[in-house]
Amino acid sequence: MEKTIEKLDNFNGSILIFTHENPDGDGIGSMLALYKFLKKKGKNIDMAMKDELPHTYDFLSNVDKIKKLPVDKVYDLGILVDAAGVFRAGTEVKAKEFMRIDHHREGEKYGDWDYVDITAPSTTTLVAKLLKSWDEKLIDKDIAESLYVGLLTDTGSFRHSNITPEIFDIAKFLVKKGADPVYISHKVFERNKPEAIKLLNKVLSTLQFHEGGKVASLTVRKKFFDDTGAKEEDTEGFVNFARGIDGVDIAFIMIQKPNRPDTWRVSLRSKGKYNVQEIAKELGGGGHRNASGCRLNGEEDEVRERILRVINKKLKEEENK
Ligand SMILES: [Mn+2]
Repeated sequence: MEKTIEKLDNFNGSILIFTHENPDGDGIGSMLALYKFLKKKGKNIDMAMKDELPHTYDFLSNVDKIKKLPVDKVYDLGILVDAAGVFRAGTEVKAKEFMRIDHHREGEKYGDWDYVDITAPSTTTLVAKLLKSWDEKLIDKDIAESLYVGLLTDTGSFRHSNITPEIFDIAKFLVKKGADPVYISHKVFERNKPEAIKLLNKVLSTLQFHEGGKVASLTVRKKFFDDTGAKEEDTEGFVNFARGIDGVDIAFIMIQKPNRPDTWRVSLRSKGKYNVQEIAKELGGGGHRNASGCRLNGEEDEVRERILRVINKKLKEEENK
């Protein structure tokens, strides 16, 4: 972290902060917090991502300044937040050198100025620590709010197994700096669009149990998007309905890409000791122990079978441990 601060403090060139495609609260929160802080430090800063901003995060300050990737300009430094490698941006990012601030396992390394800690429950906790030790007084309400959003969403509202006592110290720090937990929870979780709930209604009807009820799956077909007018980002969090079922240890959702129907985006979730990162890795993806993902091509049933085969293998390995 010291090297990260040193690098940024002495850097006078143009900087682009960016995050992964299908951006989440952690990627967006990290990006916005760094943007505002580095602006205050007088840096030449832009931020960008490939996809639309999910409306859940539209209340955060400076979201109107987020550019759309790809950007023509070649930046002197690209800061990748909340992703294992620049490839996760989902499109080209032009910069002379890169820096990575992240908590994903097995990612790319760009320099000794990278700040990667796979034990951190969110990238925003890393950004919070970084900004706090760099210049604490510059952390204002807007910055604290952005950081709190990433902490809240990546820990599943402080419910996932990535929670440590230290997390509550960081949460406390952010609340003291002006982040309002009630207001933020309302903005993030209680503004569902009617079409998103109509989509959820269809998706819940696809619920299937496997492995004697230990595994549950949901499916989002392209047709559901066409019928309801909902968008891909409206599926955020749907997988948790499957994960939340009593007796289910592993859950997954398969989302048919509306613009590329032969591609399925798969999100895997687990409870406790069950490691979906290993499952995702075997399917060509990655992530964390309790939350991972991958992309697969093919017909719906065949894709589901492929996922189930890997899950079956991992469950057997787990039993034999
Ligand atoms: Mn994250």
